[in-house]
Amino acid sequence: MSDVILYGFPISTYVNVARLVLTQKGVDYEFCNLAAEMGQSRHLKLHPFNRVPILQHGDVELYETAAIAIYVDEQFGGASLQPDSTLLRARMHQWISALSSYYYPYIAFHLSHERLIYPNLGIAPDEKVVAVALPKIARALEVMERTLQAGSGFLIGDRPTLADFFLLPTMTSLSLTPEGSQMLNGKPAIVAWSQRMGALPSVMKVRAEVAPFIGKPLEHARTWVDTHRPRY
Ligand SMILES: N[C@@H](CCC(=O)N[C@@H](CS)C(=O)NCC(=O)O)C(=O)O
Repeated sequence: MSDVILYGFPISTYVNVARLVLTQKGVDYEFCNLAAEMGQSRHLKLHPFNRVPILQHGDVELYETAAIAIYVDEQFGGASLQPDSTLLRARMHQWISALSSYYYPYIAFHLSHERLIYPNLGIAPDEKVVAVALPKIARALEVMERTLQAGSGFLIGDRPTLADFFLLPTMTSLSLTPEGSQMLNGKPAIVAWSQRMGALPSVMKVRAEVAPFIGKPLEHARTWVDTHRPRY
């Protein structure tokens, strides 16, 4: 049994960032599915803000994906997932922060919830939420496309860093929506990057682990219509 445990629910984008980083680093870890316990006492003891993922390593408990990713990268062996130079590490953090501020909210929280999560629960999508999200997503994709076109295969340089692992699950969720798949058609550098990322053994392994849960109703998300859905 491993002394590393990752808590979360399988289709969570942030949980999958943590899974990708752990897998890319070759860390032997156990996944604890909290889907049936979200918001209940064990979960809230692990995460005071009612979110996932949470990492446990022996006595260490951490929440917030950026903190988990840096801890895993620096605590365990294997090739570093952070650039050597100060400036490039700053660029990596710029991407991680941009993901949380400009990509994840509109792509995962708004578009994917309305197009994938709610319909799977029999809840009608709110088209206003989709309509507000789409121009924000278009802008975010332009920025990513431009960066990749000017770069050497990955967001920073010619090898994947934490920045790429942070962006991948959100971009995958975008590709599963009709609007996202159409928008990505016009973004060849992002598509090529997604294929490059998808060919990494770590990404293939995590995707195979998550595949059985894709498209299944996420029962605890029923309440998100009241707690998470913006009202315009
Ligand atoms: N800032 C947090 C965000 C984590 C987050 O929003 N996780 C989502 C899943 S992708 C979650 O816990 N959702 C459950 C909920 O909002 O009730 C992090 O970086 O870990």
